[in-house]
Amino acid sequence: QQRVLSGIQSSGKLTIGNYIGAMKNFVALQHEHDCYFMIADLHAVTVPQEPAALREQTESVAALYVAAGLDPAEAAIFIQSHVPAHAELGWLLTTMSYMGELERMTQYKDKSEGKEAVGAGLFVYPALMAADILLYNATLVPVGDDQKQHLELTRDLAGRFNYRYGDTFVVPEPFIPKQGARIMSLEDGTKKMSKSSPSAGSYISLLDNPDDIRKKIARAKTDMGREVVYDVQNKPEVSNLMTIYGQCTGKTVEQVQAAYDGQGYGAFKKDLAEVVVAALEPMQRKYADVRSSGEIHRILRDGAERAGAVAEQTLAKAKEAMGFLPIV
Ligand code: AQP
Repeated sequence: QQRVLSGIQSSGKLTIGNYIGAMKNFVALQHEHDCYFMIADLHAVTVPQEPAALREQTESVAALYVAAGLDPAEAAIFIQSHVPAHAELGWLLTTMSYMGELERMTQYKDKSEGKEAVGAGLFVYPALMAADILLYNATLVPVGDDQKQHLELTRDLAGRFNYRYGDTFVVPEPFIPKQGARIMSLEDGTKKMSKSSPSAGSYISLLDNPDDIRKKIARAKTDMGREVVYDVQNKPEVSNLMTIYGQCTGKTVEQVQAAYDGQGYGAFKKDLAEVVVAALEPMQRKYADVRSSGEIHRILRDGAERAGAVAEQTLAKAKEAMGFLPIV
């Protein structure tokens, strides 16, 4: 049995990209492994968040975990800020990170591009992410493709710490889905679909109502052609829509292509909208139940207790190895 840790930032409404690239794998792994899934609110504040919105988004992401099929009896579901060890080990690992390696992170480059004032939190984000993972001695980290570089840095930091202070952390492996690891924006097939995008037409939120989903897909960018063909180089937008179709139906992109042979984009998009609506409908129903029952608070209390017990132990070990004077 492997130890699994992953999370999603509560920086907006979760998109179908977050689901396909990450959450779907959380659900698939929970029965086989010892799983910890967090809602990364400390990461969310690396860009400014309005307090009431942050509170709502954090609870919403937690409820979506459950609605998507995570079973709190199997996996620990918790809020990052409920386990203070994250912030503490995050600091310790920040002191072990080099400016040069942090500057190379493409997420930092993307998110700081063109901004006049860039928060330092955005820069040191990967050290906190390393702490998230290393606290649990996770061997497996299910993430989308965009997080691969951060995971490499986590491996480097774990190795650096172990070399300097003796064996303390387990070096984790990424677990990236073969298909759907990078769902692209509906408005630009070269950009990742992102929950914090200012343009709501660029993403499908897991909580979008059916009419909005239909409208967004109808307006989604395509190319000048009309053939439903999977060709990421030349037809990035259509290929992305085919990936979403495949992920919602369990079909391969080859099967999707065969099914729409000789039909134009119009027919394909119409069906895609219904496929997405149908895939999200049970999740949305369950989400409404979870929110109205109030059960999420008990789930999160229990999750924080389970996660905290593991995290505290690792943190104590790391602090001892680094030479911090303990309370005796
Ligand atoms: N478009 C995507 N396709 C596949 N996987 C994706 N993930 C995110 N976007 C896609 C995966 O979802 C998990 C959670 O991501 P995160 O919230 O930690 O931050 P992110 O990767 O920066 O995702 P967003 O949606 O773009 O958030 P914002 O806009 O706040 O930065 C990760 O496993 C990620 O790979």
